[in-house]
Amino acid sequence: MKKVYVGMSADILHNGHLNILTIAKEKGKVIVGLLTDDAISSYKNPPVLNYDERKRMLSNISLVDEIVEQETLDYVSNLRKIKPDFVVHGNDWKEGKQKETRSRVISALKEWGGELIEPTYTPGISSTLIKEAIEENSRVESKGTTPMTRLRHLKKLLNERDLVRVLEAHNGLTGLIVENTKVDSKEFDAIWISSLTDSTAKGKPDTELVNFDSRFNTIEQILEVTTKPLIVDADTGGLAEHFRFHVRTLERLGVSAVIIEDKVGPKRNSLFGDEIKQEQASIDSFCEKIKAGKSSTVTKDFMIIARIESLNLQKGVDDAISRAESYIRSGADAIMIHCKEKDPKELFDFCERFKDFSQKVPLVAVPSSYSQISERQLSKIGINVVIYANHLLRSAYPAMVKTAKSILKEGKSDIASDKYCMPISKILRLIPEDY
Ligand code: SPV
Ligand code: MG
Repeated sequence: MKKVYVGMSADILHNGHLNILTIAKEKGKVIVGLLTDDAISSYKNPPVLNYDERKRMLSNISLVDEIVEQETLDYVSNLRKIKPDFVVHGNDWKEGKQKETRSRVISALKEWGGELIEPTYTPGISSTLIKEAIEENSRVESKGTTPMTRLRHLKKLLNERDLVRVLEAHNGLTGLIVENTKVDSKEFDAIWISSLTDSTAKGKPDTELVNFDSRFNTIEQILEVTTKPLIVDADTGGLAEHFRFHVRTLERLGVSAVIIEDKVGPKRNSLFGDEIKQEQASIDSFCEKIKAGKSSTVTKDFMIIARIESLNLQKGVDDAISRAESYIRSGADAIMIHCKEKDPKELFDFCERFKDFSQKVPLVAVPSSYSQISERQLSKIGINVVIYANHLLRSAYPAMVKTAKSILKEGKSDIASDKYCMPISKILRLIPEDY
């Protein structure tokens, strides 16, 4: 009977393992080289279950005939002892940390004419994904999170969903509205920290006057009471030398993404368009800023999103497309294509041409002016993230002014209280006293 060697950690057993073992079993006697705890720790986090526990689980699987210790990530000493006819391993190890291990297996097998079989890696299942799902369940159950779990969650949503839906918040209370509002099974996936609403809520213009330290203050308030991912508007990102530091801080806090726009200061809100003078950054200088940000990230999950202002500054779709290409080449993890027109024809043209890009990243849109276009339509043209950028503050302000005017007009507050305000009994209980 032919001998088939399968090296594995088998820490959290799943479908992918069974697929590999089934293929191995079809070839002959299955010998599992079970990695020791030290061998696993040499290239990734230590296993959740120890060697004896993992061995006991595996030995009760009928697809496994024998288990031997594999004391290193490297297979070669076990392979030379056993001289198997086949080694079976998922094709995922062609890239990453096990690439070198793979080429040593191939060389060793050549010594006695053995063969490497590499079934296609089972998509959507791995111990890492299972661990992340467990973390996510505990987030939902405990209504709490950690910076790392929150940070990673945006990329996970982008992988799983056709469309990620984001709403603006500018303080703890509005953060809670984004966190908790549900209609049927629909809810918002993430929170947008808008420069416009953060500045306006602080009574300041949206001109980068509210600096990073002040923005961090708002971010902290929101992080404190929510668990959903945060996407932060960092205006132009400031100087490249400073942007690197801001990326570090945002990532440490557990923010998932930062968006910087390709303008030079003093920045004015995009929705003004060319009503006031605004200057776009040169492609080269903006690419340098993206690279500076990318070089200071710690995780692979934190996203730097490049925002293109060409359509607002009458530079046309060609300019937007060539900027998108350059920004992606410089490491941008996603592109936000801004458009302040009620009829976003150019945005549609951009999306059509973006479909032909060989190097693709997610596309972000902000339907503030073209609010008649639905999420479904945007998703159809290739938009992956829709940000409702200012709606909570825009709806709150007129309501508050109406109340203020009513009190002045009446010289008392009963009409305002009855008609425009929530009952005192409700506001007292709006924020629970316990988790
Ligand atoms: C913001 O919300 O601050 C934005 C989006 O940057 S926009 O106001 O449309 O420019
Ligand atoms: Mg802004």
